[in-house]
Parts: sequence; C-alpha cells; structure tokens
Amino acid sequence: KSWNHKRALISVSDKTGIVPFAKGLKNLGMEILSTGGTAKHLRENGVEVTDVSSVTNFPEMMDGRVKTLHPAIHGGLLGLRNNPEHMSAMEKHQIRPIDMVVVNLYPFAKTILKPGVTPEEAIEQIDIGGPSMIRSASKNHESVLVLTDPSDYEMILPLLEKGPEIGMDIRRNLARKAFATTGEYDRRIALYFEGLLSGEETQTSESQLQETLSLSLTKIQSLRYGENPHQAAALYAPAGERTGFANASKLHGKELSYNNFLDAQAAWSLVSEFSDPSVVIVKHNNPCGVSLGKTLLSAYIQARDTDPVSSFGGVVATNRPVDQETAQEMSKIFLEVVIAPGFSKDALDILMKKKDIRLLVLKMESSSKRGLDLRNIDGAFLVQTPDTLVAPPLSDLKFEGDIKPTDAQVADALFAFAVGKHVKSNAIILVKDRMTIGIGAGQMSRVDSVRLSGMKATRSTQGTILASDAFFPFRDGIDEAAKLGVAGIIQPGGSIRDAEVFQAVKDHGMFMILTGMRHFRH
Ligand code: 93A
Repeated sequence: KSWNHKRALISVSDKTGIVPFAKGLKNLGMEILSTGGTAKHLRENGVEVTDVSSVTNFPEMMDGRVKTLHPAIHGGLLGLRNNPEHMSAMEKHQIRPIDMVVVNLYPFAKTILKPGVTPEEAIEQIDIGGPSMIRSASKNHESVLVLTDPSDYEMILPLLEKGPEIGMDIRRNLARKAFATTGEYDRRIALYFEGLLSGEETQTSESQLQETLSLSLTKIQSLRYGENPHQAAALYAPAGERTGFANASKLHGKELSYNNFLDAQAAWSLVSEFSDPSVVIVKHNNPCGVSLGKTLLSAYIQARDTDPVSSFGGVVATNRPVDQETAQEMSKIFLEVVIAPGFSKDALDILMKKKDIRLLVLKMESSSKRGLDLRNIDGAFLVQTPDTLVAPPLSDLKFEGDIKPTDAQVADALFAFAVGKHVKSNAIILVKDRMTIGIGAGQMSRVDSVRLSGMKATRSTQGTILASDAFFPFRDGIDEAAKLGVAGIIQPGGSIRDAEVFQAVKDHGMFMILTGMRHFRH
C-alpha cells in the first residue's frame, strides 16, 4: 500500500501553493483529477492532470454550476472501503475511489465586500460543488484526506512522503477543520441574506467588529489539568473560522498541557517577529534564549547556548520549517514542544523517534489577523488591542551619548528591543551578534533586572547591547550596565530624570537609542 496510483481531486479558487503541492503528489505517483480553471492552471505549470469531465462523462455545464456533482465523484469519495456492498456497487458502476480532496471555495465573503456588488453577482459566488466534496470527503475521512487550507499543504506533504499511513488524529483534525470551513461559509451566506432582508446589502466593518466581540465559544479539547493538577482546564476557541492555536496540527506526541499552550504562545509570538531564520526557547512563559541565524541550525544552537541549563525541557519555536540538521541538534536534549511552520520528512524521521516531544505545525499569520487580547479579573474582562508594533522606523529613533553605534549595533539593539517586548516586565535583554546573552525577567525593580541579565549570562557581557522594555527611572540601571561592559542601550525614554540617565550614558562612554515606544508585559 502506498500513494502510487491513488487519486487526488484538486479544485481550488485560491491557487496559492497548489503547483508545488500538485507536483509533490505527482512525485508520489498519484493521479490528479481537476476542474476547468484548476486543470488549466496546473497544466500551464507543467503538471499533468485528468479532467473531471472525463471521469463523469459529462461536460462542465451551466456556467460551471454543475462540474463535480456526480456519482462518479461522490461515490468515489463516500464509498466505504471496508464495506463489500459499497465496493461492489463501485465496481458495478465503474466508480474508482478518490483518496484525497483538495478544495477551497468560491470567494463569497470577499465578493460581498466589493462596493456595489449586486445580489446576482453575490449569489453566483455561492459554491455548491466544493462544499459537497469537502463534506463527502470529511464524512469518509478514515479513507479520504481533505485539505481546505493552502497552509496545510506544507504540513501534509512530508507526512505523505514518509509513507502510506496518516494517523487518525491528523485525519480527524482535517475533517474537523473542513466542516468548520463549510459551516462558516454557510453562516456568511446566511448573514448576507439577513442583510438583504433588512435592506443592508454589505456587512460593514463595524458589524464585523461587533461579531468579534460577541464571541460564542466552542470547546476544542479538554486539558488534563490547568496550571496545577488540582485545577480543571480546557481549550476554547471562538466559533467560526479558526486561526492560530485553534488551527494547529499536532504531528506527534501527547496532548499539550495548559502550561505548554501558554509557553508555546509566548515562543510563537516572539519568533513571528523576525524575518531572518530564528529560534526562540521559552521556559515558564519567558524566553531563555533567542537568536537569529544564517541558518535555522545556527539560530537554534545560539538560542540554546544562551542558557543551556534552562533550555532543557524548553518549548521551542522556529520561523522556518525544521530541517534535518536542526532536528538532529534538537534531538540531543529533552524538549517539551517544538512549534514550527512545518517539518521536513527527514526532520520528522528524527524527532518522531522521541516519545516525549510534541510537534506542532502552526500557520505564520500576519499580526493584523490577531484578535483582541482578553484577560479576566474578578467580575470583569479586560480587553485591549494586541501589541503589534516593535519600534518606529529608523528615521524616528533618537540617539544620545557621544558615541555613534555601528549599523550592526543598531540591528542588534532592535533585535534586543523586540525580544524585550516578549519578556515579563521589568525586562532587560543583553544581546551580541544577533543572539541573546542574558535575560533579566519579571523583576519588581529595573536595576535588579539589569543585575539579573548579567548573572544569567554564560558568556562575556563585554560589548553587548542592552534593551529595556520601559524607561529607566534613575541612572542606577545605567551604572549597573556599565559594570557589565555594555556598549549601548536601547529603551523608550520619557522619564522625568532622562537628563540624569543621558549623563550616565556619557559618563560611561556608551550610546543610547530612544524608541519612544514602551512594551510593558504584565
Ligand atoms: O459551481 S459549483 O458549485 N459546482 C460544482 O460542481 C463545483 N465543483 C467544484 N462549484 C464547484 N467547484 C468549485 O470550483 C470549487 O470549490 C473551486 O472553488 C472552484 C474551482 O473551479 P476551477 O477549477 O474551474 O477554477
């Protein structure tokens, strides 16, 4: 049993990533069935496909309204492979099994946001055949893989390359996601009709905001316990389209614990700040090592070596798919969780040998997609927009002191400042050559955080750049930094004693960069 000669039906409106994915399926020996526009697109990009119309023996008709709605398709999706009657019916009617469905739908939601769109135009964008295939495949998910999200292609391909078996957890999660997708799709259509009935043709952004605030929650999973074994806990997500951790795929390992999720969030949101290859290792909700690297491997080694003792048992996030070399290095110590945008087949071969590690694939999403930050206090919720900024553009930074930083030092300073945004206040970060050297987290006085960042350092702090999440209230923090050999400091500024702080910078021959932007994390 292998993927050779198995059949995938690809019918996508959003063609993102479909060509490399289809090529990957072809390399496994799969046959690809496809509808008009998708078939054309794939052929133009050198992928050989079979037209769905040659499987149904019907042309696509009625402006495409009827393309895939046919027993040759739905029988191939729905027939139970271990049911002899189903199999003989398939044989009798010459229906061949379809093993994978890759479908995303006509862009209804996007269409109705276009100014001046008529009901006829909107209605033509109601997909019927797509959701039908998604639902048939999902019902039979034990035998049919269903992919409705282009960001899942990268996750699934290495698993297919590994062999014929795809775990039930993965299959169920894809089916869960597929039903959530068609459910959300129909909900949007119903809302549009509600709008038509009330004479309001398009949804305003205000009503969309209202929708976000009136969260109706669905439970995703129970958790074994909360922060401690005597606390009950579960994971919930807003109903409808799932993003972030509600949309993650666990490829390997036990369920994540409550604390794993918290740490995974801390690691993922920090690593998502960077465009160069980067690795973050988190312990108890604070990063203990963060690095940028030319490769993911070098970033991982540097992040781990910031604080090798704390890295043990850490939660690791990467902003590149984990490759074989990095996986090899990761496998040398015990890690709780690795969160990545993907894992290569070779990386999976190495990491899946470790029973206790959990491997999670998450989609890199733009920070604008993040919902509101929500926390509770007794009797109330605190709601805020998320902290999506790091620092103003270079031209808006201010410089103090008699020394001018080099370009590399400014880059290190901005890296350190971004790390500081994700460390519990009062946060002090020492950085050199794009890696953290010492992190002082969660202290009640800033000067103690400076001392702590030096105490945590396992290598020389001479010539490091220091970042502070908020202003220095006195010059004592600068005097302590000087004792560590710090070359320059980046901080928001804005204390009433700034003059005293700037004088300290001059006294110690440092430079200072002022961002005017604070990143408390309480
Ligand atoms: O008009 S439909 O509801 N009728 C169908 O039978 C059908 N089958 C697939 N729309 C249908 N689709 C949709 O076509 C898919 O969901 C996909 O979004 C789109 C791809 O069309 P093409 O390959 O022609 O670009």
